[in-house]
Amino acid sequence: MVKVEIAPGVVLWRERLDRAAQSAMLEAVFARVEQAPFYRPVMPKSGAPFSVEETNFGALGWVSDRDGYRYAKAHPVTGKPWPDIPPALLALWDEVAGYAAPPECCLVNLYRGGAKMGLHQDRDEAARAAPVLSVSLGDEALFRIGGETRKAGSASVKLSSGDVLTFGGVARMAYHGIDRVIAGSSTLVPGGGRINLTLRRVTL
Ligand code: MD3
Ligand code: FE
Repeated sequence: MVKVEIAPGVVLWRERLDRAAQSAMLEAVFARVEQAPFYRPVMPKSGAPFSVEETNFGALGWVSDRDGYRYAKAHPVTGKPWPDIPPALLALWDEVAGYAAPPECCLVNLYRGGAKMGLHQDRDEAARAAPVLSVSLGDEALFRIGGETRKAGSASVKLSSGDVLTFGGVARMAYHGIDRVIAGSSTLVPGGGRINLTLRRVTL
């Protein structure tokens, strides 16, 4: 396991999860997706569909619709509460996040067929002192990380299955996105693609 600080506040643990741990994590995700299926959010105002599909685990789920971005206690399609966050993810948070309170949201992003995510900040959480933790599963992705303003320079990092990232301190409000997913670069996800799990503390 290799730990690298790729930018101030951005720590990357390459292959933090081995193949067996990745498979187990994926099983835990798919077991919960039965109760909380992936759906395709739309952009505020325009209603343009996301290219990623999403679901959530935990007390609060991050959702987007024509009215805006927010955290919600229930799935927008089924109206049911989100499933619990897999225990292995809570354990990972305890090991690497360095934040006493547990995460309240695990956003699950599914990238298939050319899906990407534009440069943005995560700013819907009151708990800005808490880091954000991300787990990559499946196909490799080109991740872009910039600064706290759109005009600051940015760097590109390739993320592989099993990689874990934390974003804390000055990186917490950094612009970031996924430029591209490299289709066929992993066999982990049935049907292909990439799954990203993002753990966040939302409330103070
Ligand atoms: C840097 N997801 O869902 S995870 C998102 O791979 C999101 O699906 C991407 O950005 C994905 O909001 C990137 C890495 C990530 C997550 C949160 C961050 C990077 C971050 C918050 C602050 C700075
Ligand atoms: Fe984000």
